[in-house]
Amino acid sequence: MKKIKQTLMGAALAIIAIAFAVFTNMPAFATGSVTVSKNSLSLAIGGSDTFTISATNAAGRVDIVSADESVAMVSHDVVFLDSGITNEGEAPITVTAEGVGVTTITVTLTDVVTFDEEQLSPSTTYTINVVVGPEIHTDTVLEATDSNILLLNEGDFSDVESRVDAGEAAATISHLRSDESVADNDVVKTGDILRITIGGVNFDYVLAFLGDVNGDGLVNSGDYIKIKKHIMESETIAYQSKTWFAADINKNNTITSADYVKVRLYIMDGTGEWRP
Ligand SMILES: [Ca+2]
Ligand SMILES: [Ca+2]
Repeated sequence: MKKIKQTLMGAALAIIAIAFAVFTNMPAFATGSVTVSKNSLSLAIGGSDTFTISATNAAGRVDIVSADESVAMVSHDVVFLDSGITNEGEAPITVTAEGVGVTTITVTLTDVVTFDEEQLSPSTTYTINVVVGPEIHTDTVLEATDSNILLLNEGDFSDVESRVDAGEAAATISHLRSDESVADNDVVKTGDILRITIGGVNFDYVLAFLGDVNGDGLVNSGDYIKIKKHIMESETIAYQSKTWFAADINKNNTITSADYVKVRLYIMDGTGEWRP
């Protein structure tokens, strides 16, 4: 009899304890949450970007892992949201591009609890897709400019394609016209697009072909007329546009009669070579 009484008392205490627990869990801090600011990142080789892990009414351990560190590195392997890094409950994570390719970063919450110590969830994982773009090996044939424009000094699209370095990544290289239609030959026209697709992400570069000011893929009278109009100020060429790079034959960052003369000599010579 005594034993039964004790058991009943135990049960009653347990019920009171549960009721107390439920009751005390109810007020102000009812729910907590953790958010990750981005689910995808697109980086250039050598570049970096940042995402932020933020906690509202929650604290605990967060592990950050890059699936492929040869593609992308993370600034922190683990953060504790209660102490934070720059301020409480918020952790900025810097992702640095290490190599061309595609990878994922997983953000895993472990033992994250609300401020009243309710477990948020046993383990939650967020995935961030990362794509690191290709490298273009520029030289005297294919030059980089201050803009996102590549200047082809001679040759055709095969000379552009051969300078694309996508590392170990599976990449598709496309030659598009300015309206994004696929080019049906290798002739590069000023305004064409070099598109490198890696992991479903397009990396586009506008091409300028030296001397092709009007964008028809040829260097002829139509081009020196364009240069002349710019000099006469009847139709100006925008500074450092694709047309600008095509028209500045002597590359002195200005378009003058010297460029006009060079185009005339190029046409007269008919050798396909620029006179020095
Ligand atoms: Ca032309
Ligand atoms: Ca010039």
